[in-house]
Amino acid sequence: MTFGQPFTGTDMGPELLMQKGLPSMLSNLGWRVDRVPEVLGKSFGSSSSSSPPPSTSNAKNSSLVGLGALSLAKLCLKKSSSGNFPLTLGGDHSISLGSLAGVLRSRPATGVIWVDAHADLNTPWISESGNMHGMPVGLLMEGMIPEGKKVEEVEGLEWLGEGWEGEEGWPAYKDGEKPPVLKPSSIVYVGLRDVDKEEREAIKSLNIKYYSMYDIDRLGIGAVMEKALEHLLKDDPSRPLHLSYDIDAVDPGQAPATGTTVRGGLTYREAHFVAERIANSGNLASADLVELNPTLSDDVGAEETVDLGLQILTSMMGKSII
Ligand code: 6HN
Ligand code: MN
Ligand code: MN
Repeated sequence: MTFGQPFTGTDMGPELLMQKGLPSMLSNLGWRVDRVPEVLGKSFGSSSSSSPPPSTSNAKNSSLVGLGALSLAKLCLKKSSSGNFPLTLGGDHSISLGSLAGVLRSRPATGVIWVDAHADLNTPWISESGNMHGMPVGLLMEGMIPEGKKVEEVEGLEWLGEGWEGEEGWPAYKDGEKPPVLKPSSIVYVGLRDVDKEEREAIKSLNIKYYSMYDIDRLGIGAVMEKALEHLLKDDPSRPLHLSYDIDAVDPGQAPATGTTVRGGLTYREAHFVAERIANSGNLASADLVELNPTLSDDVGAEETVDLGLQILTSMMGKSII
């Protein structure tokens, strides 16, 4: 998926991670890997021949982004319902609307750790850019849709409305079931350093837990991760966790090949530690790695970013130093 942001090339991440041996690395860690190739296919990527239909709201390419997210939501619903670990490789961060909706539908108690320079808490009604990779949290978060508006009125997001009629793989909401939603207390941000004005106000008014780069500098990454896990697990120690890891959380010195770099990010070791500590909790049940774009840096930078992506993935899936 590239349509959640303006740059081509963001769809190349998964193939590079595969070429560099991700499946065998995961097998070596003891996982049985069931690869589902190209969930979204060419029509959602840089090589798409047709241009997307014009947007009807301040959510650019929403019909394609929404359709892609629905495809992924179906797959993550199916995989998580049968007790599997959906590991999603992106693609831009708009895909997490799909992976998160899918796991929330089968495991509504899921707690989320959002590792990112950005809060991705925008909605079409407050976004300054209209880019949907800045909206996956906002579109699912309770309390983010303005009075009188409905998420399902955004073209492509009909499947998130109560009146959805249902289709193969994503049934209608009935018998009291509500569309998937994330409570403000069910997410923790790690690594924030570029937050829009409206997002900042929402974080404060909804009392969303966050550990920005300031907090990481002040407390150290060790204490930050203890506090983040404590926040999500204090009432239910066996709660499933979803980790959404945007590679732009990492400092551009280590991860230059991504679309929205912001200086002053996680160090190489901090980037690993976040994943290692979450893996160590034993609660991680689904995850995303997004926003690798090898075309946005030189060859060395692209290689380093993809390698770091592999290290983060194997760390979150249980690789330990010793
Ligand atoms: N990401 N807050 C900015 C926006 O356009 O809404 C940046 C979003 C970046 C999104 O990195 O996944
Ligand atoms: Mn980001
Ligand atoms: Mn993001």
